[in-house]
Amino acid sequence: MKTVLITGATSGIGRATAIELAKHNFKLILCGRREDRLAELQAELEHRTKVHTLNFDVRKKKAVKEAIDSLPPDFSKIDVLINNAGNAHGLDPIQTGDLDDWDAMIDINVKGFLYVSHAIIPKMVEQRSGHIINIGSTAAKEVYPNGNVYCATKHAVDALNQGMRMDLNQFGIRVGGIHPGMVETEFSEVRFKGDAERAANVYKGFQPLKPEDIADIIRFVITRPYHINIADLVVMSTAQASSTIVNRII
Ligand code: NDP
Ligand code: 8X3
Repeated sequence: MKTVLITGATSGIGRATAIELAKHNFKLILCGRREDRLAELQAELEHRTKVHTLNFDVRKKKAVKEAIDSLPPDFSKIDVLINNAGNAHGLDPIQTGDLDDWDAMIDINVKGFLYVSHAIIPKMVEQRSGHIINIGSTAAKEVYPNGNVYCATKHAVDALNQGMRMDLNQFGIRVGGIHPGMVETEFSEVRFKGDAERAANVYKGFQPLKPEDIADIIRFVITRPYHINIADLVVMSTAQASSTIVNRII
């Protein structure tokens, strides 16, 4: 039974992935800051599979390392890392951007992503096996107005996905990026700091992706035979053609 560590498992894509993988015989390590949600999800999934939770903020490098090092023997061999934790904070033109928003996105989406990777990759190298799924975004592939810093952090994820694949190639470790378009999760509520109406408007007038759609694709990607590595995948709702072109019927 393979062990999968999912960051950002308390909500959205990460949570849906945990639920999907629990149905398919994976052992799960679920990570996030909201401990109550981790406990709830663990209780929901434990009748299907073995679940361990790790409660840490990806921005705190010591906490990340300590959490990963604290894994009990039954969970310490990580076969699949799903680097999913991340968010957008704000949607402002560059000239009026908020430095705290910029710090949050760079600290979580890039530095936190790296802290988790740094704690886990050496173990995969030692075991000469592993599979890393990096969740980027269509914002990793193109820039949209007011998306400046969020897009930059996701472009960094795209670059790191390629870099990891090159550096880890000699160890037989698979690395692939999955880049969703608009998925209806808590993402926009976080971006707009709890403004639920503004967040709901993002998904109005068309059928966006559901977190379960991405979870299904992640399950597909990590269950391919070993000689297949899905290196990069961009996934949009049918109504979306690019970050700025969405066929809304209002
Ligand atoms: P959600 O807001 O629903 O989930 C974000 C997850 O990230 C939560 O579980 C949250 O957990 C975790 N997280 C955020 N900050 C931290 C932190 N500092 N430390 C630890 N965990 C953290 O959004 P999505 O599910 O949509 O987003 C998941 C990923 O998908 C992100 O990387 C996002 O950029 C990407 N994405 C999303 C798209 C969308 O349209 N929704 C499209 C393309 C990509 P907690 O708060 O409990 O710590
Ligand atoms: C999330 C999708 O279009 O809001 O990465 O940037 S978008």
